[in-house]
Amino acid sequence: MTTLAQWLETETDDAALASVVLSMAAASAELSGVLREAPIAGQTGLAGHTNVQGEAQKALDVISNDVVLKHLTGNAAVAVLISEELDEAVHLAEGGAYLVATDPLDGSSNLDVNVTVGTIFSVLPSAGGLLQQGRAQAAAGYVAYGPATSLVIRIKGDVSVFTLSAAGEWLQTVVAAKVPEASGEFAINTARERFWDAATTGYVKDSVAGETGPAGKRYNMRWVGSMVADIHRILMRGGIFLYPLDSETVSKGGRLRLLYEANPMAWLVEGAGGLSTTGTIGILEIVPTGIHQRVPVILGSAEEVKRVEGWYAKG
Ligand code: P6P
Repeated sequence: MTTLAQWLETETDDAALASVVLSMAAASAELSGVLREAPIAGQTGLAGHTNVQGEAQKALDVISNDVVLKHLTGNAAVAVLISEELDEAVHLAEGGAYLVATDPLDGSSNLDVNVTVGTIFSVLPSAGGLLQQGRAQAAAGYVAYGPATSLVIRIKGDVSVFTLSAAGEWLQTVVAAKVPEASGEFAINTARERFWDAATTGYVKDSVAGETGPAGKRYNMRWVGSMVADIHRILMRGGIFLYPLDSETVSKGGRLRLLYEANPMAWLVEGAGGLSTTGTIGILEIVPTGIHQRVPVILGSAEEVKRVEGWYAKG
């Protein structure tokens, strides 16, 4: 089986970019071991303070950020680190060609119940500054810490999946992931229905109507509450993920963060043939206004995303 290092040799001639991906993979491999034994070490509890998002930080949020920072600090190609867990951007290697934006441990509220969590990362040319459109990404990926530890990565071409072996090697298990154009599965937190806008309400109502509704087919609903888990399912078998702007999140611009959640996931989903939108604009087109900016996130199977966009177009 092809290793991640072998794949990088054929996927890019940019040794600096390849080294950034390898550093994130090494950090994730280390984190995989930490997470596997976290309950034994009693590390799934809260760290006792909050991050810039005002969210209670779990001990492992802080530990995960430290592990990523350690692996990137040693890499001369990384000029800047932006992290969900750090209020400000951290300047690393002077003259480094790339900037990394990361959510070191996404979905950490699931740690206490042993549900899949992940590390999400976006790689951008440092020359473009901190606030670049997602379209400018040089690479993006995530690692899902689930039954298997899977690294999903895209540079400019196809989306590949690597699985961490017991020997600590990343072995290619999917060559080119494809999001099926059609799907009968949607992912949304339906407990927020009372906050939804008309477009979200209309799309979900049409979907729940099933065979007798406008979509003319049966839908199923899945919501893990861990973005990496929900997006991995969509990348592997199709579906649509919705965290739309709603009356409760509108004041903050949305729930999920643009630089290290929405952009990397949009890069991956679009690289696998899916679509991504806020409802009205493609996620990768957004010009960021801040490193922790939040945005609405709708992405997945093209047919379903277009159905949602149709609802937004009705106004
Ligand atoms: P809710 C996890 O906290 C996260 O940032 C994403 O991983 C996940 O998709 C979302 O929030 C879940 O949000 O409102 O359903 O708890």
